[in-house]
Amino acid sequence: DGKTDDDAGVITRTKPRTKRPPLYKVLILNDDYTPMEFVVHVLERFFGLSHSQAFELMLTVHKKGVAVVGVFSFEVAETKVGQVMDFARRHQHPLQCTMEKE
Ligand code: NFA
Repeated sequence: DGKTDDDAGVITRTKPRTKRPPLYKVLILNDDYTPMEFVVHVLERFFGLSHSQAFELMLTVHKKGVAVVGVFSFEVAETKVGQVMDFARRHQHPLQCTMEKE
């Protein structure tokens, strides 16, 4: 199954494989204090959503507790999480943003 061994017993992979990088979900968590408009602004600014898309997604987080706001490479996901956490902290809001492997 995609492995052959040569005269010396060396096992080599023969099946052509395109290896895609793993993807990471970026999540926003609900809390009781961050203003709704601030979350909408975050989603527009850092995730490129339209105002109506951002408003809808903010409401999903507000109602369900958490939502995936995007799926990215590790590096991009890490950057987005950092940007959101930094922006929230600078505005003294407790908004939480995390990432998890898909
Ligand atoms: N629950 C917050 C409020 O009622 C709004 C909010 C939404 C916060 C999504 C965090 C994430 N002000």
